[in-house]
Amino acid sequence: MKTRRDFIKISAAGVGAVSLGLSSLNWKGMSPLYAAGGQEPVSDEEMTAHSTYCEVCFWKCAGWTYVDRKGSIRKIIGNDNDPHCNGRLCPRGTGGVGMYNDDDRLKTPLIRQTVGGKQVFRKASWEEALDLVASKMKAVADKHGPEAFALFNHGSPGSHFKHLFHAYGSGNEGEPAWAQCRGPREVGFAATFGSWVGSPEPTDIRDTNCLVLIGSHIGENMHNGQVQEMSTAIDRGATIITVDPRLSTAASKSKYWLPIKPATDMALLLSWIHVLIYENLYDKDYIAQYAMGFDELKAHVKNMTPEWAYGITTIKPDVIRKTAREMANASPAVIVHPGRHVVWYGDDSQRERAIAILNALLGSWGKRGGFYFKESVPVPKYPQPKYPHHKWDWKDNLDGKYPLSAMGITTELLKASIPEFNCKHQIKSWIVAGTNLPLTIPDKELFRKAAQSVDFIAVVDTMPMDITGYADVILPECTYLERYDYIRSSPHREPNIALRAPAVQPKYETKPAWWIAKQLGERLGLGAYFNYNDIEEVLDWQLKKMGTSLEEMKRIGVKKYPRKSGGLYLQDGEDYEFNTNTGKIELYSTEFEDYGFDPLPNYTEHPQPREGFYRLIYGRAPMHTFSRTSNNPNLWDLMATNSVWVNPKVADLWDLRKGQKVWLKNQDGIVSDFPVEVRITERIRWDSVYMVHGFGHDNKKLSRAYGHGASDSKLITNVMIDPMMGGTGMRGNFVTFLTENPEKEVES
Ligand SMILES: Nc1nc2c(c(=O)[nH]1)N[C@H]1C(S)=C(S)[C@@H](COP(=O)(O)OP(=O)(O)OC[C@H]3O[C@@H](n4cnc5c(=O)[nH]c(N)nc54)[C@H](O)[C@@H]3O)O[C@H]1N2
Ligand SMILES: Nc1nc2c(c(=O)[nH]1)N[C@H]1C(S)=C(S)[C@@H](COP(=O)(O)OP(=O)(O)OC[C@H]3O[C@@H](n4cnc5c(=O)[nH]c(N)nc54)[C@H](O)[C@@H]3O)O[C@H]1N2
Ligand code: SF4
Ligand SMILES: [Mo]
Repeated sequence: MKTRRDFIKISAAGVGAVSLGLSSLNWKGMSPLYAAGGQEPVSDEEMTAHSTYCEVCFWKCAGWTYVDRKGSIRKIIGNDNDPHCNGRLCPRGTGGVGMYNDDDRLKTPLIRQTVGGKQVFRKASWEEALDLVASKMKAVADKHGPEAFALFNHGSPGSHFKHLFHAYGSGNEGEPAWAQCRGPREVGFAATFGSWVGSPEPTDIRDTNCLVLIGSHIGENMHNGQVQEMSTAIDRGATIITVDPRLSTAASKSKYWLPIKPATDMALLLSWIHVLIYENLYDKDYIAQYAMGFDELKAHVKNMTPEWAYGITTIKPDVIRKTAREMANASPAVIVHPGRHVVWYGDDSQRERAIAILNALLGSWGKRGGFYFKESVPVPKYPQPKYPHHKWDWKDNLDGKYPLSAMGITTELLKASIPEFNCKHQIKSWIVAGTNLPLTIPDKELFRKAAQSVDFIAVVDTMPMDITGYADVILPECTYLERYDYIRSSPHREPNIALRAPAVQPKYETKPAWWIAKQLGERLGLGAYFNYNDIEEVLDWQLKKMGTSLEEMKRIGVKKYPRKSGGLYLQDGEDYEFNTNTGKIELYSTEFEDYGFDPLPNYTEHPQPREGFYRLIYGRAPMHTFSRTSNNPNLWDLMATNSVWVNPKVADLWDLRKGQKVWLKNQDGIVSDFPVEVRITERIRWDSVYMVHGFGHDNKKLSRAYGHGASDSKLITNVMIDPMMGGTGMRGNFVTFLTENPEKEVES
């Protein structure tokens, strides 16, 4: 079916794939001189170093961009004083300069137009492109109210556009970091300890004696500081327990690998709680002083024995007991890691509650080697008028559904964009800044329908990513190495701030997000909210109020502040009031009960694959971040495609060979756009297949990444929604193999 907004395919030569599977906890020895290419080496003294923080993932490590006398970026290295990275960037951060060097970058503003019945993008000036976006924003505000304009965002550009949207009068913003990522964990931990986990997670891994990872694959997920601390902990002899249906890098470094049957973690967690309570292994003083609801919890898990859990999880009872005792032995220097991407099976807030309860029983929250109390410094607000009141936002469309969602739910904003859903309030237009929605949001059909329903879409990106094919106007942002952004103030053991300053001028006709937002704001008559000529003025004003200056921060990059909120840990017997309804750690959640949800977590059985199908699970590779790096020349060089991990038994059954290309078809008949290589390995259970997320791009303008590998997102059509906060559980999808080319025409 032709629609008013065809996905625009622009032809470009495809490039052959080279596959290099790399996974290691250690990236020492990676060439720090990615950027040098064939250039003559230069010494550090011949270069200037510019402060930055990395935008390749949310961890935002602070570093230095080195520029030679000719103005070429030669390398990016970590800032020694930065607690996020301790002077070492991960391979992606080191390779971040590939974002700057990528010839496929967006270079000028582009406007969609129809020529001879065919839709194409034509180059436009900034003036024309900004006038057009501002006129659309004005028209929507006049006709429907500013609330009908929605913002989808992620990362640094988002903060500038959120400011614009609040000034304009819309609170309809959503980012995938909530309902596609960590939302349930914040809900589960807030209900228990009265505090979000937040980023970076306040896990005291360097001092822990036991680290339990529930499908959190640190090492492949390159949470830089955590990976470093985990190496230290392993060297010190800490016990690592990894629960994962796949032998992840972390599992391979673990004393115990529990290859759990997917979708059954809740039963394991409840049986661990059972063992801690019924074997009297829990921290009695801590529970007596800080917690409420213990008796209810004890009664609740009475029958949730390891034998019960064995039948569900396939983990043997003696392994469950032994691992529970290991945790108790290490208590309170033990961490049951909350994970980060936790939208799995729809009961995710409850699974996170079970993880929080385990930590409470082990007395690890607020204890050395457990979770420390984080602290950040507030960044003063630059003087500006109050934001106008918006008349409605995404919450008003929910009729009380997902009451514990604290941030906009992307999928609900998509539904509100489609008239057939009959939402009380309709979304008419979007700005998308820094998120590649077609590969990020599950249920691609929902996304596609929404994109076709709205009147107008502006996309702010650095690359011709899949999302740009849906845009009416494309605004090219310069990369993080070419711009300022807001100050990074992050919660950590020591409060600290970091500065991102441009190392080089923006290439081509690209511009920073702060400038784009300001230009739009001025065109909308909102100049009072952008009352400065340059963001340098804002930063310098803020930094001076924080006892430093832009000039000093350019020299030091990172500044640390003394703590004001008290110690890192609870002292023995210290009085402490938790930010919950009762002021206690709530083993029994009064908040969940008030909203009509189970106050204690329960095991729910989830569907298992039918014969011939395998559960599709996915994760990260250390060389890539989602879909954003798959075209990065440096990182593409290290890993050019994903593969599908298949257990040898299954390979035998299907007669699959190593390296063979297959298409994957899911339970709803959806077939991957491109074939994917088979990797035969004992490291995955027979009932599941695994792939790295972020591949299978369908925009031909990505000359390296186009057509390489399969997109897990395309195959995720069954979404299991968390009733508490709207998280989109994505692991209830099953795939089978097609060994012949289905001769399916590649469409969007
Ligand atoms: N199927 C599946 N879906 C997932 C996940 C999964 O594992 N599998 N993971 C989920 C998780 S945990 C998360 S957090 C989300 C992440 O979701 P996204 O943030 O949407 O992920 P990316 O694919 O990295 O898309 C980032 C986009 O921002 C652009 N970009 C990068 N740098 C800049 C910049 O400086 N300025 C601008 N303007 N744009 C920039 C990139 O080119 C790209 O288009 O995805 C979620 N969705
Ligand atoms: N290199 C790199 N690092 C990243 C990112 C990246 O894109 N690249 N993204 C960052 C972001 S935003 C996030 S949110 C985090 C995500 O990092 P995590 O929170 O660690 O990620 P998940 O995707 O939940 O976990 C994937 C693991 O879960 C396992 N798994 C699958 N199903 C089950 C199950 O039913 N039970 C159990 N126990 N395990 C299961 C998979 O085999 C895989 O090893 O990574 C961050 N770090
Ligand atoms: S962990 Fe790696 S990609 Fe993420 S911010 Fe740090 S250096 Fe950049
Ligand atoms: Mo995430």
